[in-house]
Amino acid sequence: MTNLTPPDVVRSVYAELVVTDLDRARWFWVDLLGMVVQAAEPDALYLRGYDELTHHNLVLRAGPAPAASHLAYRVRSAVDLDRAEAFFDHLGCRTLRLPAGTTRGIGEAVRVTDPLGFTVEFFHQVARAERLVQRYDLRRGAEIARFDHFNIVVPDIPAAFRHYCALGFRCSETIEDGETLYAAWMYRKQTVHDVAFTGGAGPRLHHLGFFAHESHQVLRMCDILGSLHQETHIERGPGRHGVSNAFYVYLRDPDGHRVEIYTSDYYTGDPDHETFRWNVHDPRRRDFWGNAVIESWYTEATPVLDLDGKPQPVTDTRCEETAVTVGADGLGTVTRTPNPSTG
Ligand code: XXG
Ligand code: FE2
Repeated sequence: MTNLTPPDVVRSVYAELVVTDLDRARWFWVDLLGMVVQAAEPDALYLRGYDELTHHNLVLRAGPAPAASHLAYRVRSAVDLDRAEAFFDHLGCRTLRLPAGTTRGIGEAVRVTDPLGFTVEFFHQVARAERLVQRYDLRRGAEIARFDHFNIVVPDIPAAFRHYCALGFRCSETIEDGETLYAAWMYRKQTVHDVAFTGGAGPRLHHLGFFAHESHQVLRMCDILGSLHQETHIERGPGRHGVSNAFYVYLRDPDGHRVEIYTSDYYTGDPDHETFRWNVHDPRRRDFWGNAVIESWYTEATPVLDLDGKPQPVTDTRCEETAVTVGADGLGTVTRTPNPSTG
């Protein structure tokens, strides 16, 4: 790791996904989920949430196979672009300076292959979008308000944890036991996370997390999918997470990209905010009501592309949470432990 000053990261802002059928992707993300189309090109859509004042939170680009091209963070000032370049150079990572407009709406950027194998972009300047906060008349679907987090699949959770700590992220919650770290939630903005790690073959993108203001918006999304007989797009939930306290649902888009729509996490901005540690054996950690997590949620994820747009090879996991005997995963042969107070 490096002693260089890391870039001052403001927050996670957007991801670019490759989709194989842009019309199908538009149907899912715009017509069903209700994201705002900020710009459209013949082979790309730029989408955002209703509360966002930045140009986009998601780029959907037509391509031959589903993938995540890059994950993007905003940094506080132009100087932080130099810091990002120096920081990743020092780690021996490949870096690229991209002129403004390489991605529509985004100013000059530094794109890197990070030590975990993800293509990550840092930018400061971004085109402003029209304020739609109180345009209730325009809202549809899950009424997505803003982008919240990336969840990435990595084979070595401690290595991911160390890397993001070095980048200046703080840790809100973990899943662990005495010896092993199975998952961690890391933040720069004052919420539970900007990025979280799921253990597994990686690098892969696990999901993009979007915030809605009300739990009924999460439920309405499920009702809409049911009414349209599109219920197979619902993968997990709705439910209440133990980690983060979020009320959530996970959906899969037509290419299998996973999206989480959630509400009701909490503030982490106090300087002495402490990490909350879940024991890996606690069946409430991933679903507070103890509902089983479907196996696909642990095993399936989106391949990522390198800086040249080629698929990044994956390495197998070193230590999997699903290999641990836990009650709530619905995996293995473990049965639920009765509550001691009720027998
Ligand atoms: O945002 C999240 C998650 O990373 O998607 C998953 C908050 C909590 C969880 S977990 O499944 O651990 O409850
Ligand atoms: Fe999430």
